[in-house]
Amino acid sequence: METETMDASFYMRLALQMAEAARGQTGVNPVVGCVVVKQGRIVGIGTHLKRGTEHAEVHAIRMAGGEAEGSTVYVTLEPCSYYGRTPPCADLLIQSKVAKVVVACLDPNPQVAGKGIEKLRSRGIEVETGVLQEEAAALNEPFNKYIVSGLPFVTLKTACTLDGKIASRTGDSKWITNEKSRAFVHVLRHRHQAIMVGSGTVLADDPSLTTRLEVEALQPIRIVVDSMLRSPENAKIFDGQSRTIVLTTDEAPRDKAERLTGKGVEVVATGQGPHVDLRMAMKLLGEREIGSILLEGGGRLNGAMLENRLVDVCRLFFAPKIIGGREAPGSFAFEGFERMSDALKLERIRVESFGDDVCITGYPVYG
Ligand code: AOF
Ligand code: ZN
Repeated sequence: METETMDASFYMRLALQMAEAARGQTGVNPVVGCVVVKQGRIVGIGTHLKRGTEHAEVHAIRMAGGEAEGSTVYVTLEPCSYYGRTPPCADLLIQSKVAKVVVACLDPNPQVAGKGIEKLRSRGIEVETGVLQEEAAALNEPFNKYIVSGLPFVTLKTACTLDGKIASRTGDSKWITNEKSRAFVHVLRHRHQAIMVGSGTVLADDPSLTTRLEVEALQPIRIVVDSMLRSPENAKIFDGQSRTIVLTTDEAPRDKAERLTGKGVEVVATGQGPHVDLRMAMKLLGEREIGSILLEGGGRLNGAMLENRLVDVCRLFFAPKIIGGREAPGSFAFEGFERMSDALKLERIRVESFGDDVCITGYPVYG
């Protein structure tokens, strides 16, 4: 790839690429990249790799060593200004006597929210903001929601035929979308802290809900919404391979809850029932420091999550097929609206192709 011009976005792009590569591995922390430039040379690079470990700036400044003094630091997120699990990056930049800091976007964390930039400026460091701001903010959608609301960011993913079916009328669903689409879903799994399905999906498909990529991948926490604990005890999700949470109600059989707990499954009751209180469930998951969820249905859970306004973004994969069948299940099984004008609308639409499949991404607008 040829670089035609060089401006602040040149170094910020590199910082963003490093942050992007770390998506999925920082837990509820943001992904952040940092590049230190001195007299026209890159002298340090760094990215935040894991919650509780060094922030991006620390790695980059450490690499720059003595060259940090008088340098320009490009960072995708406003440097932090308080003691969390690690000390404030703003202080490090001040101590290192950097000349200038270029920031892509502000940190929405109420403990930072502009204070990092203020601190730098108050100590005479020049600060420029807004370079590749939108790209940087988009990388941290889950963090941006979680840090202000305490609720996980939910990505709803479906794979359906052009007539909106997620299986044939006999229940056959393998496969609807093509290999490219399915491979990308595993990238989405890698990037989310948890995957969530309903008990209907466990009963119908017995999914393992693991990430399968050509390279080693992160295995998300598995979450099943199962009001009555209908999921079979020998289901693949209870194989103990990764952390598994079952969201249920007080109406579920107690002995089954105990047996699942005995297998290492976390059984979390969300009220009396008969259905899981999804709003309470999201709050409880947030309290367990789950900041992002990939919702993989089926139709009833998708519908209920939308009705409760808990879905943040939809990623709808369509295969160029028509399966028909009045009884064939659809992507969204809920009561529905009476009038077209009441339909839930999606905005900021993006259309991508995966071979002959199409993926439509959109953000629900809750009126
Ligand atoms: C930065 N650079 O690379 C990251 C930042 O508990 P801690 O110490 O990891 O602090 C977490 C908070 O720090 C997080 O909520 C966010 O506001 C900020 N993350 N800041 O300057 C980084 N990861
Ligand atoms: Zn920091």
